[in-house]
Amino acid sequence: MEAKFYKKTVYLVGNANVGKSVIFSALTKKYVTISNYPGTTVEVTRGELSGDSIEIIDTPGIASLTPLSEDEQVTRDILLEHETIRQQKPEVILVIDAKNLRRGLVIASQLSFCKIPFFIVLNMMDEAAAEGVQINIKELKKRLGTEIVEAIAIQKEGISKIIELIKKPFSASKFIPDFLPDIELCLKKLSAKINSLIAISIACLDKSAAAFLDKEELIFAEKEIAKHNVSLYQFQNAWHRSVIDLLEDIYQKISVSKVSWLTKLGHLSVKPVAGIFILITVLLSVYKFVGYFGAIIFVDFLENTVFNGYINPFFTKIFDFLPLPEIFIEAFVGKYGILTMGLTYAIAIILPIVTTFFLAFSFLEDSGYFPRMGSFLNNSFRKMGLNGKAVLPMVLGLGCDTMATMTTRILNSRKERIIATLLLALGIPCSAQLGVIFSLGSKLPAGYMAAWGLIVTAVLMFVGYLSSKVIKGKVSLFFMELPPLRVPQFSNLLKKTYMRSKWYLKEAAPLFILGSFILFLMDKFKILEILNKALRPITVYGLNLPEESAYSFILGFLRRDFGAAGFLKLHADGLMTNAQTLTALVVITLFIPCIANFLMIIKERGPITAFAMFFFIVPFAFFIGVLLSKALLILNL
Ligand SMILES: Nc1nc2c(ncn2[C@@H]2O[C@H](COP(=O)(O)OP(=O)(O)OP(=O)(O)O)[C@@H](O)[C@H]2O)c(=O)[nH]1
Ligand SMILES: [Mg+2]
Repeated sequence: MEAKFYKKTVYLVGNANVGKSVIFSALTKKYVTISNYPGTTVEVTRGELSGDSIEIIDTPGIASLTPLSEDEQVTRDILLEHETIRQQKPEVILVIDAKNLRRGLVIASQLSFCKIPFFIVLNMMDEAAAEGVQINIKELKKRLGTEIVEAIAIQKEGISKIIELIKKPFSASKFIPDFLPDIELCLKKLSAKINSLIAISIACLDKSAAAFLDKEELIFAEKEIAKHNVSLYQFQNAWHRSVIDLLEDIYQKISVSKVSWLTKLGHLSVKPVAGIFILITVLLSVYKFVGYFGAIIFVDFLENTVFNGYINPFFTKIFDFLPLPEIFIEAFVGKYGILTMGLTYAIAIILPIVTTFFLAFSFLEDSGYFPRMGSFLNNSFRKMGLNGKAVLPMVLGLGCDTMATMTTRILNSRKERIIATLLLALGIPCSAQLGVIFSLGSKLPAGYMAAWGLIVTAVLMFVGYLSSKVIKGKVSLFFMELPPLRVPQFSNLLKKTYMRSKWYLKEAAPLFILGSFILFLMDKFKILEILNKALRPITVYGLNLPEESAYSFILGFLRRDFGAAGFLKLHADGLMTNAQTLTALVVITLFIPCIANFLMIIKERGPITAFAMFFFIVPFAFFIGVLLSKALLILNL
C-alpha cells in the first residue's frame, strides 16, 4: 500500500475510558470499538480527519506518560517515535474526563514538562455536571496557556471546535510543574542530555525506556538518578504532586442531593453479598437470553425453516438436475457438503447464537459492569497469580479469545500476562463455541450445563493456581478506576453487534467451508474410517465416546466451535447420551484454541511459550476428559 502524505499528524491521548475513541470516530468517521471499561484500545488506530489530509491517531489510555503496562507503553512509544523520526514534537489532543480532572492534569503536567504542544478536550461535561463538578475553565486556560474545549463527545458536542483547533498549529503549554528541589534538579539534568519523555520514564525506573538509549546515555542517566536523594515513590508521585495547587484553584465539587439509581446499583455490585447476587443474575440472564432467543428461536428459524426448508433442498434439486459427476454433488450437498454442513453450521446454527450473544455482551460492556466484576473477583483471581484487572481479558475471551489475548497487554507484569494467556487458551470458550454449547445445553437437562460450568471453572482455577506457583514473577496490586454504570447507547450496541457478527462470518465461514471439504475428502477416501478406528483408544476407551466423535476433534483443530458443532450433530443423531455429551463438551472447551488465537499467542508471547502451551493443553484436555468419563461411569450416568 502506498504511504499517504499527510499535512500533519495529531494524537488523541488521555486516561483510559475518557472518550478518546468516541472522538476519533467522530473525527474520522471510522469505526473503532468503544466500550465502558478502561483498556478498550490497546493498539494505535490510524485514521484521517474527514475531509482533510490530517492524520488522526487514537492511542491506548494511560495513567501517565511513564508507562506501567504494555498498552501504556504503546502510547509513550508512538509519541517518542514521532519525535525521533520527524525531528519535531508531536501534536497532542489531551482528552480529559471532567469528572476526573486530577488524573488528566497529571498527563498535562508531563506534556508541559516535555514541551509537547497540546490542547485539552474536557469531555463528559454532562456527567461532571450531574455529579456537581465545577471547573473554572477560564482560570485553567490561563494557568496552562492552552486551548480548552468543553465536550460531550457522545452527543457530538464540541467536535466542530476540536476540528477547528486541529487545523491550526498547536502551542506548548506554559505550565511549570511544581517539584521538590531534588527532583526538579535531577529531571532538568537528565532532560538536558536525553529526550525528556525518556528522562521522566527512566527516573521512574521504567525498563522499556532504557531501550531508547545507548550505553553511554544509560550509564549517565543511572548515575544522575543515584546522585540525587529521591526514592522511586517520590519520582512517581512527583507528577500528582505537581498539579495539586492548580487543582485546588480551579476545581470544586458541590454535593448533589439526588443520587441516581444507577450509582446505587454500581455501589451494590461490588459489595460481597449483593455482588454475588447481581453476578449470578447477570450470568443467568445472559444464558437465558441467548439460550432462548438465539439458540431456540433464531436457530430454529434459520436451520429448519430457511436452510432445511428452502436453501438446502433447493440446491440439492439443482445439483441433482445438473449433469454433474456424483462426487461433485456430494462435495456440495452431501453428508459433509460445503453447503449442507459447512455453511449450515456457520450460518444457521452458530451465527444466530453468536449475534444474540454479542448483543447481550455489548450491553454489559457498555454498561460498565465488567470492571466491577474485576474488583469483586479480585481476591479469587489473586489465588491464580492474577489480579482483578485480569477479569477484563477473561471476560472478553467469551467474545473472542484472539482479541482477548491482545488485551492481556493491560496487565502489569509478565507473569500475569502469561497466566492470563494460558487460561484463555485453555478454557475460556469464545462466543461461537459458547453459542454451540448453549445450543446443546438447551437440549440437555439443566444439571449438565451447571456441571460443565463448574468443571471448566475448577480446571481453570486449578491450572491458574499451579501456574502462579511455577511461573516466576510478581503479581501487581489491583488498581482500576471504576467507570460509572451507564445505560448503553442503543446505536452503539447495534453497531458493535453488527461489526462483530460480520467479523465472525468473515473469520469462521471460510474455515467451516475448508473443514467440511477436508472431511468430505477424508470420508471419500476412507481416511475418516481409518482415523476413527485409530483414535479409538482415546475416543472410545479413554473418553467413552462413540468412535465417530473423532471427526469433531479433527474439526476442533480448525476451530473449537466447529468441533463443538460436530458434537451437536452427534447428539441430535442420537449417537451420544447426555453424560457422553458432557464429557465431549468439557474436552472440546479445554481443547486447543483456534488457529487465529494460536497465531496471536505467538505474536504476543513468542513461539516458545505458544508451543509449550499447545503441548500442555492438548494432552491435558484429554486427561481431564478421561477422568470425567470414568467418574461418570462410576456414578452410573
Ligand atoms: N456520558 C458520556 N459518556 C461518554 C462521553 N464520551 C464517551 N462516553 C462513553 O465513555 C465510554 C468510553 O469511551 P471510549 O471512547 O471507548 O473511551 P477511550 O478513552 O477510547 O477508552 P480506552 O480505549 O479504554 O482508553 C463509552 O461507554 C462512551 O460511550 C460523554 O461525553 N458523555
Ligand atoms: Mg479507546
